[in-house]
Amino acid sequence: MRPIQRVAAFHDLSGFGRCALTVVLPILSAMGFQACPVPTAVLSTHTGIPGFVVRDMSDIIQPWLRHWDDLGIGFDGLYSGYLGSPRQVDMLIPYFEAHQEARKLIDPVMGDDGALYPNFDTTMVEAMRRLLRYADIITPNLTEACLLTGIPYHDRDWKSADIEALSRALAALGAKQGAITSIPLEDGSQCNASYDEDLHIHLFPYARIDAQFPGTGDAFASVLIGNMLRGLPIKTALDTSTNYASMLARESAKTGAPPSEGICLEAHLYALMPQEYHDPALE
Ligand code: PXL
Repeated sequence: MRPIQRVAAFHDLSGFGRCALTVVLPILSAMGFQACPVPTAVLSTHTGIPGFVVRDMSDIIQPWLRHWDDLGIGFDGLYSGYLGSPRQVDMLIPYFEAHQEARKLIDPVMGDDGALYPNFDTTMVEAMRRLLRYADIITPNLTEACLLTGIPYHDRDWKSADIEALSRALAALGAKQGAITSIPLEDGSQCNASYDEDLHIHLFPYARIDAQFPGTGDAFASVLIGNMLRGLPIKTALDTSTNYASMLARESAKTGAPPSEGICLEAHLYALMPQEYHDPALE
């Protein structure tokens, strides 16, 4: 094993509004991993802020990955999120196939609140469907799970039978293990729900807040892959990443910052650090 585990992170770089790489990289670094970014697109802000400008980075992905392979760079984790184009998915697939040694988390970032993000259409949904089978675990939010499976989205009262049907449909697409995030339940509470290869469903409840901060899902998935690479049992990994992401959302709301500025993680990175990084002189 490498002295410091290494994770390749396939996400966009949004210049303003913390999400994607500006959330993924600090979290992985704080957790003690070497994070190696592959910027899939570069944007002035996330897509929730009107007027954003965007450049798709698809043209550089293949030479980028070829260079890494020429150098013999191996990874303990491969972690993908927001991708620049459907074409990019087909560039990632051979890389994911070739890197058998790595644990793989695929977050099929495409939309929220029942709709696709502005610059995506159904070709991205079809492309993401092709990618899922390469994951050890997928982390769609409820909207993405519905888009992927064709099951209609509704924004309240999800019952355990509905969650089971959604999990079964995701598993049928080849995603052997998953965690579906931001599911509103009948009692007004909210949860993340995991399924495994035997389709055992487990709910991870958390307190619902009114505001939605971009980057919350990225924080959840980043802590999750970090926890998996730390060797935590999957239930513990899901539990602590759910609690961390929901704490970040609550703390972000407390700051009074507009949600468009993204998840406020700066004050909470310290909590992710391995114990040996803590310097008693600074505490
Ligand atoms: O956090 C998800 C995300 C990632 N990347 C971009 C986004 C969003 C959510 O809005 O716009 C560009």
